[in-house]
Amino acid sequence: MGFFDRNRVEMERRGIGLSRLPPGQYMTDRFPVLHAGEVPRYRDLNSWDLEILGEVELPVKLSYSELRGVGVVERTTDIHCVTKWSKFDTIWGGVPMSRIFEVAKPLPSATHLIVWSEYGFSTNVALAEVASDSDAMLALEYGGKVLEPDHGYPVRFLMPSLYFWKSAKWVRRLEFTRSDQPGFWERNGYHNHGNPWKEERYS
Ligand SMILES: Nc1nc2c(c(=O)[nH]1)N[C@H]1C(S)=C(S)[C@@H](COP(=O)(O)O)O[C@H]1N2
Ligand SMILES: [Mo]
Repeated sequence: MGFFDRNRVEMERRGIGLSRLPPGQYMTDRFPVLHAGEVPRYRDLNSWDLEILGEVELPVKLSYSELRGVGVVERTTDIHCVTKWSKFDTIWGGVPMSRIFEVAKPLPSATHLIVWSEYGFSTNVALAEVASDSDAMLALEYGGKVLEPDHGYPVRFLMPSLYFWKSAKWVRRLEFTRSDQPGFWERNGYHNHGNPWKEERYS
């Protein structure tokens, strides 16, 4: 029996239904760290802010505590990385994207959300899809603790219905746009959409 078969047996032993594993993936307990470039280090968050702009009624800049004040919820969800690992029942704390929409009020002209991180990294998602993923959030916590620097401290985007590269770490800006705008990985060989159930890995 090969690695993938043994892995599926282990999933069943743990009572994790195989229907939760997208095609071509395997379960892992580890939390690999993957990104291009440096991990930003913040002495404190005094000069940190999150900017929400573009096709919105109410552009706003939020401090870390203002963002937290929008309302933090906890969600348990599965995440799927294009490098083939999936991690089940991961626990995240953060501000749901539905709350962000209530704060900034996207205009009818807004079709896409471009999530911008430190150092010019970005990723693109269709607004309607963000709205339909009830686990989509700006995550502040993982496993009940403040995010580790490697995993996106202070704030990462989380959209578990798409491959994990869309879950941008170290987010600083949410830009609502009237057209699509492929981001860093999307311009570098990854699929523009990235649905793990359709194996939209590479373009
Ligand atoms: N800012 C930023 N966010 C990023 C990336 C990146 O290069 N820069 N890489 C993405 C990729 S390819 C993956 S698989 C996940 C990995 O998240 P993790 O290190 O928390 O597992 O982060 C995503 N978010
Ligand atoms: Mo990735």
